[in-house]
Amino acid sequence: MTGDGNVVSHNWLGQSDDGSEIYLYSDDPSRQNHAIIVAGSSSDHNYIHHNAFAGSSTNAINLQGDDNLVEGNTIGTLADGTIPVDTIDPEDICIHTQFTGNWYGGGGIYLGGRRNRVIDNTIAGLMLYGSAQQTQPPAIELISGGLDHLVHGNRIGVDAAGTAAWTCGPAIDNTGASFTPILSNTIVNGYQQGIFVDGTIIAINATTMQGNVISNTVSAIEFGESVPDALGLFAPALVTAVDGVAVSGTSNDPCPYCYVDVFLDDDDATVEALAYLGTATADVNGDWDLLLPAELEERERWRTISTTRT
Ligand SMILES: [Ca+2]
Repeated sequence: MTGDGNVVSHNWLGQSDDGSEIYLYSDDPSRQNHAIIVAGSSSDHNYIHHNAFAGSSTNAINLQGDDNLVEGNTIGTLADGTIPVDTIDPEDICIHTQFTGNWYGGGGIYLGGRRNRVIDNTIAGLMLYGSAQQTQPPAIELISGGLDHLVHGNRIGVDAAGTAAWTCGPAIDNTGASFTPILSNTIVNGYQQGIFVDGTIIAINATTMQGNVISNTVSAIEFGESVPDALGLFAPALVTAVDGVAVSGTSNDPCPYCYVDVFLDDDDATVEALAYLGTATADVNGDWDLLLPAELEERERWRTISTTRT
């Protein structure tokens, strides 16, 4: 795209005519099928919505301008937002170095610029064919220098029918976009991180992650080596008392007036946020309380995230 203010809506990209298969040139997932939308840094205010992308050998959406809205698209799935999971051997999933009956959903959303919003998209089955050195694409990647984006309400690794699928790269990858809320996304079956954040304290300043439901990923939220330890190793709020559905707690590392999100987890070894249960606001001492929707059942656990408001 060139120019400003383009509206791209309700297209199929990389789909067979009836939307029942990914369209690949010569059935070869290593070849670019051109199921992509690209706009440079001088193309702003575009609205890309309700398109169906699959099978590209690069990022499906690559926007470097400002003030774009990417909403309600499906990426990596058939036109109806699903993957025919019954046809795929689970042992083949994310094997990207050899042709198998696997799902070559292509790349994801790659964003530079400022004030871009990525809302309510469904992204699953992403995989790029290639050598062992081929990195697998983040579903949503916010590159260095970004500012004031919003990533909200996207479903990653789960199809439009709500069926759990997978994705082969990180779900949300922020390597240097600051002042960016990442809110209320659902992330399922990630073969890499759920949310990965890396950059200096200035580059990733005010990355806000709240309300994200994350299950069965390699790590739920992970910070890279450039993130200062004071942030990357910050210890979130503790639960100290339970009375029925009433829970209360303290800060762990100091966090006056923080928001405390409480999530449900199970008792397996994987750190997850299986359901969002609510948010408390701590007092000046970091103490907080919250009424939960239900009491914990056997084998259920809680997890917390503390978010500073300064
Ligand atoms: Ca778990």
